[in-house]
Amino acid sequence: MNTSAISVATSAHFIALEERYNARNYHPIPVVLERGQGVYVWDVEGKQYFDFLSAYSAVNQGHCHPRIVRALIEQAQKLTLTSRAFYNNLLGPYAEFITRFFGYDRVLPMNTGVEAGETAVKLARHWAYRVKGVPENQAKMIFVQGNFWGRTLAAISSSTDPLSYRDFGPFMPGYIIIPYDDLAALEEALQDPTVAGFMLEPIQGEAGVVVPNDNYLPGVRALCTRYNVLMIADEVQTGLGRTGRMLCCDHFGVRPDILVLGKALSGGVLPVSAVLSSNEIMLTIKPGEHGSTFGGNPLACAVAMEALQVLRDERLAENAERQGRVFRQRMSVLRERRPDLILTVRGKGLLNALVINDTSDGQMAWNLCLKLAENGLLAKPTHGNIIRLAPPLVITDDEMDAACSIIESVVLTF
Ligand code: IF1
Repeated sequence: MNTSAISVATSAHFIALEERYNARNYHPIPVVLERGQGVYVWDVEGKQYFDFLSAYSAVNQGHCHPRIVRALIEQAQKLTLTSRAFYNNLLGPYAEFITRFFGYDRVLPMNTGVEAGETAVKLARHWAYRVKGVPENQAKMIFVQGNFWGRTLAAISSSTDPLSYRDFGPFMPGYIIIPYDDLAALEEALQDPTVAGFMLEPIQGEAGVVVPNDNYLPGVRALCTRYNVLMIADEVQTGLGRTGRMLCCDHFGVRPDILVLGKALSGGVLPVSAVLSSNEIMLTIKPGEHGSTFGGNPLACAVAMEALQVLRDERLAENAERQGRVFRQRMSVLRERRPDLILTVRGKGLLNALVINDTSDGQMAWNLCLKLAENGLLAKPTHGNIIRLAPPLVITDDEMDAACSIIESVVLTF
């Protein structure tokens, strides 16, 4: 089919193609997107939507940010990939830039969030054997109930969601799973001297924007320090301005031993992730012990430096803080008008969720999202009745006002 014909093909045409030829590992909202800019996306029929999912927080800087796209195009015309078999002129400057940006000694560059999570677990195990002195192959990792850090076998081995792990066993050994936001449970698990690290999301995204008590992260930091266990913060979704600070841990003055970043590290233009840590921890990995074909490629380095600079130059964390307060205020008033439908409004910065009083196993939340789409706003439920609402951090006052009006009109007539 030539491109002109494709551009006039209907949404139904593209949905049918995916249905026929693509794996069915998702159940998308029936909207076929063709273009994105800032907080907006357009479908193939030209209908405009507010994107309130932000590609699961990968486009914090807004869709197709001009500075990030320009960095992509300019580098793509010079050098995209060398592999780490050789040096290149971007990785060193990028490594210096990102370590100074976040205040760590070193970075290990990867591509997807789950690769960064796996790298963090491998670093913790290396450190446990080579620094802490845990006997070989006995290192334990602690995770929390409701965690989500990706789809690899190591990641789903820590999952408590059957949809993530069912029929994918056998699973990774050496994992301890404890309740989230429970310092007593953590201290009990830390009595095991073979524990290498504790990896957690500062706010649980996939679990439905679960915000822990204010004393939790500081408590985790203190306990991990006391018991000589690495605190690993998975900020793949909560990081890079999303919750109103550059890192979610910054709200609590907590500095993890290992920091895991992804998603918006590239502004959504290609997969870029990173693990940041100290010399002591990072240098436990020796040449040849870990790697990735694309990890640290020049294109990713150029894009990531610009994506981080955009966050800072446009003060996007500050905007997320302010717009998030506006959003939760509007939604709290809406909840008072429809307490039968909205149980809870929760979140931090521009990572928020509406918990729906869904007595139909998620069908109500799904239908609500279909109605929102009809009215020009895209969102999708997680875990059945929780609608995550997370626009790009570039959203303006007028755009937030218009988006809230859409949500209000849909909810009040639902
Ligand atoms: C899906 C949501 C899910 C993540 C955190 C690591 C990763 C993710 C905190 C892995 C990825 C994505 C994956 C995508 C849907 C989305 C997601 F929470 F963001 F909505 F699933 F939970 N740590 N989250 O959230 O990063 O390897 O994907 O680059 O798998 O359905 P990745």
